[in-house]
Amino acid sequence: MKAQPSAEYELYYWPSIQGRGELIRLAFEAAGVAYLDVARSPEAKGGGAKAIRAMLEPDGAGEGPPPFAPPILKHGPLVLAQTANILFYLGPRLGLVPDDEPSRLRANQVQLTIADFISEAHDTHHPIASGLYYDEQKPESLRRSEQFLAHRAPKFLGCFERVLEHNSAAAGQHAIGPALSYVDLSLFQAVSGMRYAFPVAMARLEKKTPLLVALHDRVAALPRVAAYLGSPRRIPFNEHGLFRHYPELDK
Ligand SMILES: N[C@@H](CCC(=O)N[C@@H](CS)C(=O)NCC(=O)O)C(=O)O
Repeated sequence: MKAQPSAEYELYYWPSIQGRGELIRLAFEAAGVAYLDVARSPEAKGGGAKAIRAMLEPDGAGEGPPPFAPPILKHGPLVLAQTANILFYLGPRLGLVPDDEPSRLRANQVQLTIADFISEAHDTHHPIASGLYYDEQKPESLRRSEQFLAHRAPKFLGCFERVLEHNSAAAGQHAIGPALSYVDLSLFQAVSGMRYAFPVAMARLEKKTPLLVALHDRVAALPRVAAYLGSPRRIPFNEHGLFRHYPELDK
């Protein structure tokens, strides 16, 4: 769904990376619901990073608590941060989670596990500090990546595979309930990011997660998602985001 200047939902996220904001963008795009990707508009029109910084000010979120970091969602007077929390709110409104409370809580559980996973994926290139350049923490990145790819990535991906296996309501085709949910979209993004960052390791790891790979492919082929992925709205992966490709880390 094309971002529209008059959309009721406003997303505040860094304009040049997919990052965590992509999990929110994918939900809007897959649902076909208009949203304004605020920081991608010019600063002169109220966009740019300046709009995000304004949200982080003590009173930037209105009555709500000041957010720590983007992504931030504004919907009318409501301002929300934390990716999983935003998706918990959007899920029912976008038709991307089942109606019942147990399913919503389970979706949140898996979403929080995805959040842990992508944080660890990020830490492979920034194991010491986000404020230092990759080149300033390269030996540590090499060690961290080796551990991540040998132990943590297989453990997380294996968990996601079991989530799919366990969901008898969808015969392994969806993470939660019988239909597409925001969790499926985030799992798609996790696989895409890992393929970009660690193509060599992923070729190996994917062999043990056939349901996750099949889910990735099905999500990519959904008409609205496919249209989004082929559009300029999908920011290409790059070496500023969460998933970065440094060949020396990919063993
Ligand atoms: N747990 C938060 C993490 C938010 C976060 O780390 N956002 C990043 C961009 S993806 C950021 O701008 N961080 C700034 C900082 O940590 O100082 C979430 O899932 O939304």
